[in-house]
Amino acid sequence: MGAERPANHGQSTHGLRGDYSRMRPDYTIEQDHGSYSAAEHERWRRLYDRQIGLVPGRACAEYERALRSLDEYEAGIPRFEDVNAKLGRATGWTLVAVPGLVPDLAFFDHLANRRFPVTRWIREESELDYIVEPDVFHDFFGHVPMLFDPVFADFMQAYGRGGLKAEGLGALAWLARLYWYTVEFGLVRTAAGLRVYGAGILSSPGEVDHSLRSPRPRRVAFDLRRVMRSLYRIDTFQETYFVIESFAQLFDATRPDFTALYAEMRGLADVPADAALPGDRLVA
Ligand code: HBI
Ligand code: FE
Repeated sequence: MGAERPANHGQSTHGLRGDYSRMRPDYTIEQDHGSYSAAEHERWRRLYDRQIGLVPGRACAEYERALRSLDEYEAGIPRFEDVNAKLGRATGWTLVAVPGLVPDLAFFDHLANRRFPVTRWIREESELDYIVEPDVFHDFFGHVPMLFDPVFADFMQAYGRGGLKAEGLGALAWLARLYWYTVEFGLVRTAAGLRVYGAGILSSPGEVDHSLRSPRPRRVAFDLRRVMRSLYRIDTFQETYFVIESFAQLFDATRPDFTALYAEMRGLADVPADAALPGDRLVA
């Protein structure tokens, strides 16, 4: 099985996939659940069955608990509006169908309003182990369970609000790295050891064990400035993972006004994805 490449966000080198012809001004579309083919539902089930085996002892407890509460969706692509009843009760979030990647501003606005954009299309058979852009499996299996955790759900909304402000300050690149190294590829330290909460890892057949067990990547204690300076890879497993102590720590990191932070960041050089800095506190 080839290396699963992480779904990248917005840097795809080819035209966007998906049907953007019938989208609303906020980039949402009807999920049109009835139009998925039996083959697509069956492909979903194979992706789900393969990935769920990697969850025990690797995904954080908050993710695993929520995923177990969604096990009715193992058999086929979920109907987002069915999930919304349960998700709304849990954290007030709503899943909205989108044709694929949407512009940063639209994406941030959805998050700021506790709406999570879920790509409608599912990858092709030939992409089972490798996919360039987020599909419904990455978005749903990777991201949705974490939206059931109240603290993480609040962080995601705070991130969206921050994104809307960052747009005006020309600071999107730094914020995109924060998203990448937490929401997509974040690790959390627990009493039982390191666990995964990042969606790009959780939806990847190869990166779950790589992120937790491989001796190659560096595992560095989360530091906001260090994360914002760090370039990232979009076509291989990550070379650095950042480790938080709790979701509260992540949420607290978004509390200060970032304007001063961005001014400070302008004076700091970006660092390569595999950099080792003197101030790095390595996490075993
Ligand atoms: N659009 N549908 C979708 N899903 C994403 O995860 C997404 C996006 N647009 C932009 C984006 N992510 C990234 O730029 C984030 O870092 C903001
Ligand atoms: Fe994602």
